[in-house]
Amino acid sequence: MKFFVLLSALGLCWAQYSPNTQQGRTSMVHLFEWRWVDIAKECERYLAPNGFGGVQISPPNENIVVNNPSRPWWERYQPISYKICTRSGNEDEFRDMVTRCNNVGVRIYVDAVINHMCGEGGGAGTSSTCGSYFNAGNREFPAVPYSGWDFNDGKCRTSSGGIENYNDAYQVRDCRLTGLLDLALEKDYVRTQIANYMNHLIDIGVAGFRLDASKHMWPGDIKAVLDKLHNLNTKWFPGGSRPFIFQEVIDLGGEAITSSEYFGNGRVTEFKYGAKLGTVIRRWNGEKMAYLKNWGEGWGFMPSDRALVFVDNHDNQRGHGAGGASILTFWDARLYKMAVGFMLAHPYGFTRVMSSYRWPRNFVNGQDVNDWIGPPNNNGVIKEVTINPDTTCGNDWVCEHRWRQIRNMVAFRNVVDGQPFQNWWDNGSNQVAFGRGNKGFIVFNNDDWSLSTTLQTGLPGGTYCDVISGDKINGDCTGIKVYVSNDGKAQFSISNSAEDPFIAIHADSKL
Ligand code: AAO
Repeated sequence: MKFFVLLSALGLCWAQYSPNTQQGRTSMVHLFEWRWVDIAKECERYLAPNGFGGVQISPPNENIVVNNPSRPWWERYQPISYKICTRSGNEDEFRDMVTRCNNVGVRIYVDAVINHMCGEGGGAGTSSTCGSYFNAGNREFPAVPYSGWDFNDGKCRTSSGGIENYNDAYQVRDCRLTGLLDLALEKDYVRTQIANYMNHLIDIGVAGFRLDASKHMWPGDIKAVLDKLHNLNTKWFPGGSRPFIFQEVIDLGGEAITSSEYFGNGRVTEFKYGAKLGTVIRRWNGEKMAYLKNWGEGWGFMPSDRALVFVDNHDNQRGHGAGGASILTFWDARLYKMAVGFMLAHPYGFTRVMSSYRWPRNFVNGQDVNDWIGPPNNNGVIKEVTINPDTTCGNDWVCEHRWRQIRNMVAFRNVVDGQPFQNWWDNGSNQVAFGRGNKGFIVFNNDDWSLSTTLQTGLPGGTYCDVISGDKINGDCTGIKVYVSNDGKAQFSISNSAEDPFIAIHADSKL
């Protein structure tokens, strides 16, 4: 009996907040716009061997086909039905991906677009990724089926029918987000269609969901949907496991809706994290890395065990969503690697690494007029993610997750999992260091002068390989070696002009 109570208490504690990753895997990567066949291969050839916990995939359900502009990435945020049928692949390919990734211990998290269907101006016909008929003007989506009764047109009180004021929670949740037809999630019929879609995916073996546009749904409506969800597939997960839930809520402060309203349902995206970290690493507004000493809740962020954190996402890396100019991306590679390194070394939140594709940016009056451009493609067909001899990706896939510095920090986070944040040091400016118990230590120099100092690492004595400048290969190190004496101290030197002005060592990089 006692045992049972303990188990159910643990179940309650973890439930929808746990990413259901395999033991010792602590991060996910967003493989934005990848095809299912490429993700299946990546799980086997790269993600599993390098300790990635899971993958956030692009929305798998049928979406509208937008031809003007030509096949933008954002057409996938305009559902037409819940058939698994997109440019990333069909249902057979999806099942194969989920099976193969789970078989090597890598989880799949689905980006679930359940707040709305396509835009009000989407027209009528079969311009959809599976050819399903729809009529946006009449609110008809027979492939679900939804009809006019299933939308919030009658409930929204603005004259335009769209969200006009983010300070009015009713508008934000009952009106159309940029014209997207807003589903009436208060209706059990709608909740059931959505739950059927999500249960179909759960039964196939997915481990959880990103709930797109959660701010635009009432927390109670989300809960009603979640209450209908199955437990995870016992082929790969312990009986009674609940799907991991992380809700996309942009709360930078100053609006009617706050992240905390959603904590009961699952984790929530912490958008302050990337916005602030970008500001600090760019040294804007007088910010310094020394101020990161109390990073996390101390900066006014949500509780760590509710947070899903990231340096950039598919929206704010191209000026959509929120965060603004401070957001660091692969376009600012040197600073970006430091930011991602800091995130992965720091205990706050569950971490998501971004993996992008390159597009021809074109700034006109400070705005990227090419922010819509879709993934690398041939006449609309998404290109394969090819792998170069040096392990980087071809065909304009950036594959940040394969950059040595980022891949090795994913491993660092796994090694230091559960260890306390300690041995903080800073120079009062932009040189900082901290450790994670006796398992890992990281040092940054983001000042305009060199760093040279002796620091307490907390690590056992020995020679360690810096996993930023190199790799430990066959017991040797291809990068900088760090000598930790028996009292845990080590001498660090980092030039401000180093390719990557930071050093990280951990228990598994000991030589
Ligand atoms: C496309 C076209 C539209 C067209 C529409 C319908 O671009 O012109 O009207 O189709 O035909 C993506 C694209 C959209 C695209 C859509 C559908 O980004 O451009 O529209 O697919 O194809 C809000 C939401 C948030 C949302 C974000 C983009 O709250 O949920 O907008 N993100 C998700 C996805 C995203 C997707 C959708 C939702 C829709 O990640 O990819 O859209 O499925 C404020 C609010 C935020 C709000 C932003 C942007 O943010 O707080 O809630 O995000 O505005 O509207 C400061 C403030 C900050 C503020 C920010 C920006 O930083 O502090 O709070 O400024 O003003």
